[in-house]
Amino acid sequence: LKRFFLDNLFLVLLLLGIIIGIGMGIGIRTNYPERCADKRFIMYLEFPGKLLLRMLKMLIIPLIVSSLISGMAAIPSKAAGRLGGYAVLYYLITTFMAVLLGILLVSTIKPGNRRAVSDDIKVQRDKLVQPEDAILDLIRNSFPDNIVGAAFQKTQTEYTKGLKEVNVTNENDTTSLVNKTVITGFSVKTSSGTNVLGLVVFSVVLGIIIGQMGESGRALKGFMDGLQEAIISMVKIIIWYSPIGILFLIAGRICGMKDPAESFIQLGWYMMTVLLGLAIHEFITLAIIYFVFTRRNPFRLMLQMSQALLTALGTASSSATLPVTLHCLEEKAGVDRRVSRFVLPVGATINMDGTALYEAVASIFIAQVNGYHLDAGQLITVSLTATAAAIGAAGVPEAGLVTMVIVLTAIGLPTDDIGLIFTVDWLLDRFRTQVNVWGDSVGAGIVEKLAGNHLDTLGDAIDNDTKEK
Ligand code: DAS
Repeated sequence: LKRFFLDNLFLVLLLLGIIIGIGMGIGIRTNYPERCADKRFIMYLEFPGKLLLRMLKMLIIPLIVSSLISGMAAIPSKAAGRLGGYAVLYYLITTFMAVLLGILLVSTIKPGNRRAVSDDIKVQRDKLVQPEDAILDLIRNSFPDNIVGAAFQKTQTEYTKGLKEVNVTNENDTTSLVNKTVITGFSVKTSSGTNVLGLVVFSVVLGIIIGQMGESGRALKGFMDGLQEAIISMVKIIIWYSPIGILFLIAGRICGMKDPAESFIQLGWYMMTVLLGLAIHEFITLAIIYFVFTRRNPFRLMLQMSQALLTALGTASSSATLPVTLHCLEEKAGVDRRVSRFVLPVGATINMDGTALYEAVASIFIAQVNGYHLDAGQLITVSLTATAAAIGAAGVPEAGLVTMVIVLTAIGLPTDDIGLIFTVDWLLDRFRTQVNVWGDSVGAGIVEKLAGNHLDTLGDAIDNDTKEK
């Protein structure tokens, strides 16, 4: 009951923050329009919101490192390797598919391009980036030469440009000499910025190794589990502050908005893109995967899980829903409890398809709103860091927004527009949480089917494993 009260108190505060923020923004915009042009006033107005963004960025590194190491180390030791192996394979494949679906949808619907992006706000990305260099940077950054340095620097190919006179034939067939910007040279430099990809690769590899070390890795695994728990507690504290931060971010955003009507249309398209992606992933991708592996009717499972899916909608927290998910899976769907007890707790923390899809859509939407053109390397970075961010996200309300800062930082995008999407995140969070819970339920059903006749031989090993945990 206390948890239920707190979750709803948070929801009320969040909604209050959003409504007051919108009201304040519109109020200042209509009554003191000159204030909106005053950069210093906007800075003061947004200040509490900028503090929220700074707190979220402060946690990027500890959250990635601890949650990925702890999550990967949770892959069971050799005893139940087969079962755990199936589960983690399922988690990674479905999460990555959700991200790809998100990237596909946001790149075709283009919710952020609704506004005719006039040049003054179009951020002219350096068009000279060569795709192959973007890929090489991606691979270099995946193997940082200094793991501590990865916290504040990354490798970037930079170009020296020059002007060159070239013949250009224009439409009425007259050739003329014009100056064209060409690349005259390039160099691979270390530039400032968190190398998220490097931290992700290092953490995943270290986590898997720790998980397989057995006894000698137990202390380290315990330390990482504890660190992750502590960081998530910090995330929860920041999330309690977020209604205040959101209030001022939204007020400042509305004040400084060039054309609110257009931004409103963009938000509508953005929400439609996210909800469409979540629906496709939930009712098609996961339903097909479930049917292919179990030959059972996915919609029957959905009915059996309905209480958990509704709880997820209500609480926007897959951790809070976990007891209900276990109850529905075991009592209604009849999944063997040795599988559900084993698969679900790990799934609820590292398998978040809804969040992964959302991270991809939201970050590329922000790129579009800022007139950024993401090159191939950045899209690959989005797909890898959105997957990692979803693994790192906790099963608490607004976790997906906290970890989105990771994706934006990874591709060098500004985080100011988070204020814009905060206005609708309290709603989208509920639907992506539902997809997270549905993904865990489908996973448990599939793993039980795959474990099948191994289950009895594995059964006691699992019980021992679980008891030790
Ligand atoms: N609310 C998170 C969860 O509980 C999902 C998210 O924030 O993305 O799964």
